[in-house]
Amino acid sequence: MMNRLLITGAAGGLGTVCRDRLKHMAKTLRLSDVVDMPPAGENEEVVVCDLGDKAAVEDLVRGCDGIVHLGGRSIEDTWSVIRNANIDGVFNLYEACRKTGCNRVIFASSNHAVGFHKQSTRLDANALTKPDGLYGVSKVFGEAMASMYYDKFGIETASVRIGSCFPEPKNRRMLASWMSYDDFVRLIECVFRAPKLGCPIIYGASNNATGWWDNREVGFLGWEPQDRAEDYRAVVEQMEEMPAIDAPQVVYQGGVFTVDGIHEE
Ligand code: NAI
Ligand code: 15L
Repeated sequence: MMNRLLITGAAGGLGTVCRDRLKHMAKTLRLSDVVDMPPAGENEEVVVCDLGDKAAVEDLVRGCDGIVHLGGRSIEDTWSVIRNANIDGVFNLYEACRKTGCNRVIFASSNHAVGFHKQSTRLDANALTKPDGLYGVSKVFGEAMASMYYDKFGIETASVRIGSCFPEPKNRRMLASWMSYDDFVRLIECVFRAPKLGCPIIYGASNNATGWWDNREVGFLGWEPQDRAEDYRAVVEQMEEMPAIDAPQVVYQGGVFTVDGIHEE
């Protein structure tokens, strides 16, 4: 068990799940976000902090043995928003790790780092990145920072290219990209349990029948996703009509993100 595990983005969708479900992993959970969160409970610390604030992030990371880095802009936005949260924020986080000796991170990357790959292509960890917007580019940047801080300083990171992590799949595309909360929590447990992690790329999806991703390279983690989007197929197919054959949500892995323009300031 770790002494202190930091969860960034703790007020967000996945952060709220992790706050609730990762209590067993550390004596203390340090929970951080730029917006207010419910007050600290037992064995919790709550720190409001902007990831773009270098000094504040160093203070935030000091004393932590591991980080689940979920904080940042989680969809497409203007460059200034993306840059502050996902570019400067990631730099500040890794610099804080280097200076304070925090050695293991889960980086919430995204399928949008490879969003311009076709759904007919199966990707593994060696696939070329093909970001589908500024947000996707920021996730590629985060993965590159993880790689450099591992090679140079030995800081280990699991970059998880999360598909669609929600209570249930919301549309036909998510029948392939969905990851259940339970499978995400199981993955986090595996990452912190591994004696030697290195710096792997992991695709974050459940055990879906129509998936696009191959996680063979991270078999050593022992992560076996249990849930299946297929169980929701009937409901999803009722909810969403079959899109046209050339619609982005059936052509590209990143779906409609591929047709979102550049968000001007
Ligand atoms: P979310 O948007 O609900 O949570 C992100 C949190 O980060 C928010 O609470 C927000 O206030 C915080 N944040 C934003 N800018 C910040 C800043 N400058 N400083 C500090 N905190 C800041 O997103 P969600 O769904 O919980 O995702 C968590 C992470 O996982 C994000 O990094 C997202 O990009 C990534 N991800 C999530 C997927 C999903 O399906 N939920 C899919 C792929 C990636
Ligand atoms: C993401 O990266 C987003 O954070 C999330 O909100 C979803 O849009 C997800 O990708 C997805 O592609 O479904």
